[in-house]
Amino acid sequence: MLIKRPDDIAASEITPRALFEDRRRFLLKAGAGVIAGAALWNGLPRAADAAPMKLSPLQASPFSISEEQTPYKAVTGYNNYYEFGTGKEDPAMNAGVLQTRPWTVRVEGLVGKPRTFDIDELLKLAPLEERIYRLRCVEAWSMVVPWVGFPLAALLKQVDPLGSAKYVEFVTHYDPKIMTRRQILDWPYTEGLRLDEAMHPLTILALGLYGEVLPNQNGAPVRLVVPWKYGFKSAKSIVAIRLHETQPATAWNKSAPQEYGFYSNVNPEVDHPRWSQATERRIGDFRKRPTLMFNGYAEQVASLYQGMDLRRQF
Ligand SMILES: Nc1nc2c(c(=O)[nH]1)N[C@H]1C(S)=C(S)[C@@H](COP(=O)(O)O)O[C@H]1N2
Ligand SMILES: [Mo]
Repeated sequence: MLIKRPDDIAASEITPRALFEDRRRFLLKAGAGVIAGAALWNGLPRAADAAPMKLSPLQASPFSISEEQTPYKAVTGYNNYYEFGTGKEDPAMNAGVLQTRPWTVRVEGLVGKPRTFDIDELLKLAPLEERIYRLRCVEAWSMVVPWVGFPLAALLKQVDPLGSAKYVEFVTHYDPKIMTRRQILDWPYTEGLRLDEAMHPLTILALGLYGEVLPNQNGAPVRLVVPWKYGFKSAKSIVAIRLHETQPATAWNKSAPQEYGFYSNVNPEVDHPRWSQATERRIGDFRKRPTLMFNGYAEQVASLYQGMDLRRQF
């Protein structure tokens, strides 16, 4: 993102060798008559220290897509969590030190019933769903991830948003003792949504992926997932959710407002100032594919932006 030089961007589009190998294994297994899908990857070894913490029961969601899921190893081993380093393998290597229990999330600001939720309360707040979503990173790679979570609206309803609340800010954990990359962004990493975006049924709080609790590098113990926006809107390791009357500042917008707008809707027609957003590389694929308007969720979300000039309000 901001700190990427052009040569780094090119590098980010080259799928690492390990992922090609996974892809080949996938194709071999699929060819050998195994039904293609998530189950294939559930048998693969996890990181040695990761206890198998299954989340259940899980409801299926009508919002899930049926595209081939990105292997667990890639979803958890090739990603961004800049507090733990800017390399795509850094989060998996460095985020293990994050203590995800005890953990609380304060919900405050313009609400009738401000409340602090313990992570165990969040796990029981609403029926857990599996949501298989595309995730499109602003760096032009994408994944398909089977998240486990529930609609953010279920949480917001519990705190009674006031009529004056128009925006929601997400504040993430920051501990300079373990998150040593101080200069990249103005920590803590914060993000924001308009209240109607936050209440949209596609917007979820995720507590897991591939049927298990979130690995630290993917934003444990609780992170946002907003599938029609660039990946950076999906803030990881959330500690506070604040309702505001006015648009909150966001970490990437503060650091490079000309590159990262508040809305950050996936839009193949609006280029990033330093690269095109027209295509993307699905992790594990060789070829690029066209990027879809609103990341393929236009039918569900386009109406939220009626009358807006999406080139100006990017
Ligand atoms: N706190 C925090 N949240 C973050 C980030 C980050 O650096 N710090 N990176 C974002 C970016 S750029 C992307 S693409 C997604 C990646 O989510 P994933 O690792 O689950 O694929 O997380 C987002 N959330
Ligand atoms: Mo990203």
